[in-house]
Amino acid sequence: MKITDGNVLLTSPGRNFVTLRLQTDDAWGLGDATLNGRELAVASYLENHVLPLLVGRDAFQIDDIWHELYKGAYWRRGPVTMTALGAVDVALWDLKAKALGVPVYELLGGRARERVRVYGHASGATPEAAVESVARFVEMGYTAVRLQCGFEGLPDTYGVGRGDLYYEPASPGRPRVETWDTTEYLTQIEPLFALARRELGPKIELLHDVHHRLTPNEAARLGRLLEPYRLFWLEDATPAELQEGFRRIRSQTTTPLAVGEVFNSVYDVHTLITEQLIDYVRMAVAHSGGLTHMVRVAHLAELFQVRMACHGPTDLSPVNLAASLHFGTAIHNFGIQEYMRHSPETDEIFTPTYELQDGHMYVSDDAGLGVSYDDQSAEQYEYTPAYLPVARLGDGTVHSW
Ligand code: KDG
Ligand code: MG
Repeated sequence: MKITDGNVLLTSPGRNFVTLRLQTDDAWGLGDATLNGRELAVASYLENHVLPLLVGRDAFQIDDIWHELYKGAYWRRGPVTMTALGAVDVALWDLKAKALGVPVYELLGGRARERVRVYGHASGATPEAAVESVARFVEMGYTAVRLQCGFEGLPDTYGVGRGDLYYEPASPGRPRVETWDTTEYLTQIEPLFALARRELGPKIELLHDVHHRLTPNEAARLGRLLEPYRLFWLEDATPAELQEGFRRIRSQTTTPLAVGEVFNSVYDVHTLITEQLIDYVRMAVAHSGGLTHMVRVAHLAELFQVRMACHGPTDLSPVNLAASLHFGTAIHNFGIQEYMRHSPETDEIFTPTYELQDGHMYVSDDAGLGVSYDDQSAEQYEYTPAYLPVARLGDGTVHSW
């Protein structure tokens, strides 16, 4: 079954999405090529360097195409390359599953579970508002909720939504500047979780994202401080380019650790896995070479009792979410899936068939990923350049955002 055509599709229903559609005479498949704030780099990589190599290839040779694009480029890894490769890979899995008339999870080994547990995103301008927001998620049936809030001196810190249930940090124009202060954070974070446990009881699973802001030693202190509140995980406690930094954290605390949303290759995470320095791998299917590569990461992680918990923000499209849900339905060492609802305008374009019920997602048994792309709806929304914020300390020093 030969690939006859490929299109890179841009749309912006409130935020930018880049989608790759690959076609044969009888079937088509979709991949998510969105890299927040760097969208056109991936679009150009696909259009100028990858699509000319794909037309005429056998669409069923997914693994061979993956290796040709990875090894054949000579220049390996990196977010732009691996997002482009991920879009091709996921589009090929979608296309092949459609051609064979089965859902993607069947090609990944078949069902390992009936449903995929997800966690929601609660936030508020103050600790009280954030804890109330968790309660709303519990009422909606969620069993796991991420808790972020603004603190005194840190009003616009990471993860605090500017609307009701939607969170969107990217904005048009030059990057917004957010202020960071480690002392303010470390002195106000424990009372937040103490309040949450007092109000919500011991059972609801609580997660928290530090978003790369601490040093390994500060993160170790934070992990210890939060132990009494039994977190499901502490995410991105320190920037993880230096995987060895996690040895310090791991040796000091039993708070579970999750890492990986900025990673794009198994080589970014292998020390963390093989030394059992973390509990959950947070890589995104879309940014990590697609399902082909993520299955390899999952198999390595399984050997070391590390579980998979794919990155699933709304700055990735429903195509990526559907791929993550098929992955989560099929792999053995699944942990949890991040879920932030997409806007109604976004769902109108992608018409996903997955469903949320009682804090779990169910993929449909439609052939492929169960997602489509409505060109007419998409064309209403023109691509608008936008950037993620930049964090600075009180004295103006740039800090990790
Ligand atoms: O584009 C950046 C976001 O995807 C990231 O800030 C979201 O940290 C994030 C998360 O855990 O979803
Ligand atoms: Mg995160």
